[in-house]
Parts: sequence; structure tokens; C-alpha cells
Amino acid sequence: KNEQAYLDLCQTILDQGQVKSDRTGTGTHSIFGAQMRFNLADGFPLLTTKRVNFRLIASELIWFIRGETNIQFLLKHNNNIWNEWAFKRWVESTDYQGPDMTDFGNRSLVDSSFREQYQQEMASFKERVLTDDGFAQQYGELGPVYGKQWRAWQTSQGETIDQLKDVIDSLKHNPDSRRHIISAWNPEDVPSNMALPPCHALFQFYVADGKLSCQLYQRSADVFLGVPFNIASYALLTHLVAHEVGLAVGEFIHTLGDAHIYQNHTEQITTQLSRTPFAQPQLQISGGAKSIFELEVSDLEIVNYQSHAAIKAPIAV
Ligand code: UFP
Repeated sequence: KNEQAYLDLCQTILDQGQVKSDRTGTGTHSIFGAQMRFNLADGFPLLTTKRVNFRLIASELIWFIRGETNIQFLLKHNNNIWNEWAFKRWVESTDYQGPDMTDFGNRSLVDSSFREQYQQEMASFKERVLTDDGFAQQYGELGPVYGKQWRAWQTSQGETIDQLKDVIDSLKHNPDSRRHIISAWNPEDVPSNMALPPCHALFQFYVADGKLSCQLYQRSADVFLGVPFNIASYALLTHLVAHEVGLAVGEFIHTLGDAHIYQNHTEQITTQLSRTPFAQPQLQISGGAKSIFELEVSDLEIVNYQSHAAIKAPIAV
């Protein structure tokens, strides 16, 4: 039932979206302003009309919650989703002596001999981040991405603010507050320091009837590749915070700014829209009395997940 909200959004964008050019040069169908609601009591909103890899979502979220901004943690969990951003810094640095990697994303798509070189360089980069802590400290670091903003927002006074801890405290002691907000959008950091300005910019929690709900404002949404991850990630966060503060789960409300389907994803979306959803899976949290800050990836599990096959598509960079 929840999944229909996603499928309906895809159909709306295909039917009504404006053809719009974008930063990546790919071209999109796009609408501005959309909202999906997921009742988390009905099941966990991991899409079933295509396979979505929950391990990647869980390890990235635990990484955020721990305030980590270094890809070494992700690599240890076999999660490669942030590699390109760190790799870019490495190959643009003066310490890098290998073959020219300028525009590696696009070039590796069109030039197969370059692709081989790139894959080799990437493999040895990953190996070094994993095995050499000094190197990891310098080149595995992504700068002020989500983990930093959530857990150690830098103030003008030279102090840091732990937004996640503060919101958890206020949920425990003042559940009716209308100020349970965490912002990843830090205007001071956006223009210069960041490879990718935060897509999931701001979220708010809400307590009523013993249930915790969460609403996310996502400024930019790649509806085929990004959004299925974003839904699962924030649904998981809502579960973990509810678990921490002793509430049941309510709704996850996903509000989107520029909601787009890339031109080179329309075939894949059409395939997906022709499929019938399965029943939603459930989330299992183990780890007993661990706090949200101590939870490990292995404490999180999705059970009864039946899905259609994964669908491949090129990512716009
Ligand atoms: N994008 C998502 N979700 C994410 C993420 C990125 O949909 O969590 F990190 C997509 C949105 C857009 C692109 O297609 O990545 C970011 O480009 P821009 O900064 O130009 O909006």
C-alpha cells in the first residue's frame, strides 16, 4: 500500500513533468513540490517493485549517526556509495602521481581503456584507505557532509552543536515541541567546501498518540535511483529514534523540491511501473539496550523481503 505513493509519483512525473535541463547535462522530466506519506506501522517501506540493497542504507545511516565523515568506515562495511567524492579529492591532489583522472565519471562511461585504468586506480585507492590510517585521514575524509552537520555543527563561537543528541533529548523531555528539527543545510559550507550540497536538507520529528513521525524536506530528488534509498534511510532513522525515545513509529512524510526522472531512466521506470508490489518487509532491531549512538550495522535486519529483480541505470554525476 505504501509503495503506491512512490509509483504514483513516478507516473505523475512521467505524465506531467516539464522537460528540464540540469547540471549534469542529462536532461530530466521534473515537477516542483511533491509529497509521499508512508505509514511505518504497515511495514518497512523498502521498495518491492525492484530490489533495493538495505545493507548500503543501514551502513550509511549508522555512519551518519556516528558523526563519521570518512569513507574508511563505509569501506569496512563494503559500502562504496561515497567513493567517487573522496577519489576526486585524491586524484586532484599534488600527492597523486598516477594517470590523469580528470572527469573520470563521464570518461569511464565512453572510453573502455580509460575505464580499466580508472578501475585500477580506484581499487588501489580503496585498498590504501582501508589499510593506511594516515592516508585515510587525509584522503578518505569528505569534509562537512551529513555526519558532521548532524553531530558537530560548527558555530561561529568555535563550538559544536550535536543536533541529533539535542533533538533526542527534546523528544524525551518535551515531546510536544514544534522545534524537533535537524538541518544538514549549512549555508556557510555549501558553496566552497562541499562536493555535493546536501540533498536531504532538513527534517523534523513529531509526537502524537505515542507515535513518532518524521518529515524530510529533500531539495533535489533523482526519483529512480536516489529516492528509493532516501525513503528507506529516513524510515530507518525514524525507527531508530523511536526505539531510542521509547515511542512507536508513526509516519514518514517525504517532501520533495525538484522531483525529477532523468531522460535515461524512463525505460527503467516504465518497467518498474508494470510490476505488482509484494507485501512490505519488516525491520528487526537487535542489540538490546544499546543506545542509538552505539548501534552497529549488524544490529539492523530486514526480514520477509520479497522483491522483483534489481533494475540497472546509469547514474548522473
Ligand atoms: N540525489 C538524490 N538523493 C540523494 C543524493 C542525490 O536523489 O540522496 F545524494 C540526486 C538528486 C540529483 C543529484 O539528481 O543527485 C544531485 O544534483 P544537484 O546537486 O544538482 O541537485
